[in-house]
Amino acid sequence: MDEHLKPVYLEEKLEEIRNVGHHSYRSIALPTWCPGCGYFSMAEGLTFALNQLGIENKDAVVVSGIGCASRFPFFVSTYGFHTLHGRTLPIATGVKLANDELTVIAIGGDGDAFAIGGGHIPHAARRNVNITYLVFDNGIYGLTKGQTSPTSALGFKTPTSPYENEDEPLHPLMMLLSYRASWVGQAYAGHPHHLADMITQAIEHKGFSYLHILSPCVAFDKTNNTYANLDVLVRDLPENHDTSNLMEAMAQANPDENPALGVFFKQQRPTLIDAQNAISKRAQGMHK
Ligand SMILES: Cc1ncc(C[n+]2csc(CCOP(=O)(O)OP(=O)(O)O)c2C)c(N)n1
Ligand code: SF4
Ligand SMILES: [Mg+2]
Repeated sequence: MDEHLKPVYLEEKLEEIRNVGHHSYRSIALPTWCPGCGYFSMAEGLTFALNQLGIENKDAVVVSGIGCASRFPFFVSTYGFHTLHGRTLPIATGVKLANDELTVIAIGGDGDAFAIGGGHIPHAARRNVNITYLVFDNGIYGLTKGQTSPTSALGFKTPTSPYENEDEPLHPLMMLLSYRASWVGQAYAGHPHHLADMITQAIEHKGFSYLHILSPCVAFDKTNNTYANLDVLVRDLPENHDTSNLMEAMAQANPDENPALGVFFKQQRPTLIDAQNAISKRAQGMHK
């Protein structure tokens, strides 16, 4: 029979698509996010990056906390660990220390990262744990139905700030730069191709890479971090931006400026495992 006259069976076709390229990193579980949520860009972006870098499913581990963003390990066919609220980084650090061959990607929302989990970030960053941390910032607690988060803007009205939010928001990029993260970048869920490229660069970096992703919660935020607002606010970093200059990176991360997309800062220095191996060698020498 002519090739083009052969019947096409949907199940077989789906199976074929599932096993090719970036689709081969998706699990059979379909994302449970609300239609239009910025997090769909994470599913596309991360699977694209893993495929681009030729990382096999068995060699990748996705670790998350609790929240809508943290649902992610269910939707990929890598190894995964859906941990406790705010405890993503200690678990991700443990996975990396146990097996340095693995590509470890930690994922969470702004609440998971900067409220309950905020105490872990400086230490993973300053120790230069060789993992990638993707924080999807919608400026709200999405999973628990729209309360104020540490990155919510002043004046934002939510069920926990019915008059208005009076708390100054944190500025994650400035924090991560001062925590000594060795790679710091920002992307936007509304620019999915750029996001995929930034995730690829973050994973390629040897050391602690932090990618901040502006991502609308379409269900509970109708006024602040919407696609309509972010589309006009975001800008590219200047072409001549010097990614080795910490002070220049800080200036670009200034919250009084419109949010810039791109790599703010990168630096090569020994990772936690490099430092431990060096100490181990010195200690062995002393005992000889
Ligand atoms: C120890 C603990 N405290 C509080 C909660 C309730 N809780 C679940 S998710 C969440 C915040 C989620 O916000 P975020 O991390 O920004 O993720 P998003 O849902 O916006 O993606 C909170 C407070 C919890 N699950 N565990
Ligand atoms: S509640 Fe918000 S953050 Fe959660 S899936 Fe829906 S749109 Fe996304
Ligand atoms: Mg959130």
